[in-house]
Amino acid sequence: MNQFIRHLILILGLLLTPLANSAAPALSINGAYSPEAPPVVKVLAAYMMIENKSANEIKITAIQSPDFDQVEIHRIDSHDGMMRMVKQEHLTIPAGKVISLSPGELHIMLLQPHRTFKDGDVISLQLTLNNGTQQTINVPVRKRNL
Ligand SMILES: [Cu+2]
Repeated sequence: MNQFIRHLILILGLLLTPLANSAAPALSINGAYSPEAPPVVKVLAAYMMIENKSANEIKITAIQSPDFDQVEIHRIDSHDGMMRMVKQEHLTIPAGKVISLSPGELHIMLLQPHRTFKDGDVISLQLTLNNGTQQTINVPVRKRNL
């Protein structure tokens, strides 16, 4: 292969790399689920592992869902033996790290559902990130383990 062609391929490769990266979702979601609740319950929760595979810190600054009036990020705070939920303005996922949202800790709170969700249903969440992009994730509803 002559030198010119080799350079051309190298330059094309460099030009295409950023495009390929921007198309991939910034956050990788694993083990997402929302425990099924009786229809009278107007607050559901979502749990998952969120991995930031990028080289930059990512903040989730807002979450919306077409199926709920409001979606909030909560942390459970225990103070003097009392447990309470504290709304978080954003959720920070450091570069290359995994954040675990699990019962009794960080969670996504889903307020005022527009319908009843049963085992096997899927809740769609739109995450707004601090870099201005949006990412849609799917959270399967699962029977509550008693
Ligand atoms: Cu909560």
